[in-house]
Amino acid sequence: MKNRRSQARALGTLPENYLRTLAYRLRQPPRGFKIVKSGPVKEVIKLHNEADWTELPVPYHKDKDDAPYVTAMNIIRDPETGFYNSCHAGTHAVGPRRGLISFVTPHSHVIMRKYRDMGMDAMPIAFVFGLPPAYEIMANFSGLHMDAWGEMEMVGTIMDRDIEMVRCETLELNVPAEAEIVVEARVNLKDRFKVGEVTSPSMYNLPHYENLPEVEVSAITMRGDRPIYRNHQTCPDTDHQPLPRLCHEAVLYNRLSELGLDVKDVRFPTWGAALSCIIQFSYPREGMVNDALMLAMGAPWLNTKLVVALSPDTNLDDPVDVYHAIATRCYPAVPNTRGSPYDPAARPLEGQYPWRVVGKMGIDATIKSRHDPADFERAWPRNWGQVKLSDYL
Ligand SMILES: [Mn+2]
Repeated sequence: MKNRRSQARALGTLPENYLRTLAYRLRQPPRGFKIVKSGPVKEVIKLHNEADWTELPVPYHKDKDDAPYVTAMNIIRDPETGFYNSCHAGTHAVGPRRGLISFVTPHSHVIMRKYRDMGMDAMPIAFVFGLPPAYEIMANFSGLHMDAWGEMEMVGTIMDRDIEMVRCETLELNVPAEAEIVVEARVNLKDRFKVGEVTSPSMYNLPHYENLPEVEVSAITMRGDRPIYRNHQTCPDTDHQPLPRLCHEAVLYNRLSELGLDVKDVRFPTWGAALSCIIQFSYPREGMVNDALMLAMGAPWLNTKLVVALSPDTNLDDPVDVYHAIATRCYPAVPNTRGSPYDPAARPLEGQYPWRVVGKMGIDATIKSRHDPADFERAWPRNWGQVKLSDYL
């Protein structure tokens, strides 16, 4: 899912229309899903003591990991609204039927509290491996939605087709019928366990520890013919960096468009350590770029530490071209803001573990509308990139 070509395929559109399409579909009402009686994910069913998720090829992600680490999408159901909330909560598979789950998104915590307030001591959860990628794009949505829909109700909306869900074997929960593998479990809502060395998208061992709830596996269902185990490896330039930020890009696309900008792209590049965002647009007059930069820096998430505004002529797939624009088009700008717990340069807040504060930068590396636009035209050697040396040998 790391490039626009595969992201566009997930939505059934062309790369040049991808971001606009996702941004538009996220503004549409939820399509919901169809409940079906069975599906490919039910071809093999292992219940209770037969279910052992350490038999799945769950990898270790880095040297300091104590246990294999599951990165699958998970589904939980809001007991109040009935909506299906989804995210990817990294889970240490510490035993055949035991895991320690790291919910980093606030909605999972809100929903867990609802179950607790209803007097429950466990919450149903399903881990879902191997799906059409639009499920994973949508599962990573974050924003105001809990009173209107859950992420699963929107998967069909962003794919522009119906999706089918099938009943779990051991839980009051539905899961995607076309999944490769589903692990059914319950989250223990009472106890917490200390786990060390988090696998962060910025490629640091941060935060150093978490206090996590445990999950108890009750069933595994899967496809019969060599089911695919889907993993998001936490190393540079894989799905782990872009995937959680694709809906962020679409949300920012909508907000920047509301400012009156002609937005070409919004990108959290894989090489930006999940802390940096590029906004690319053309604008009618001076003053709009700084508002766009502040809009992005003031985003709800903690990954807009470094924001760079670029003009449409810069190639976002080429870090060299992006850096060139910064060096040549920037006219040097904001300290002490909310930091990411994954950023080692951010200052840890005493008594507020794992929260940190950090300075932010908004870099206006666009063509300046107040100058002669011809000053910013890139000078390339004639026929640059079109000459084949072998033609001259
Ligand atoms: Mn949510």
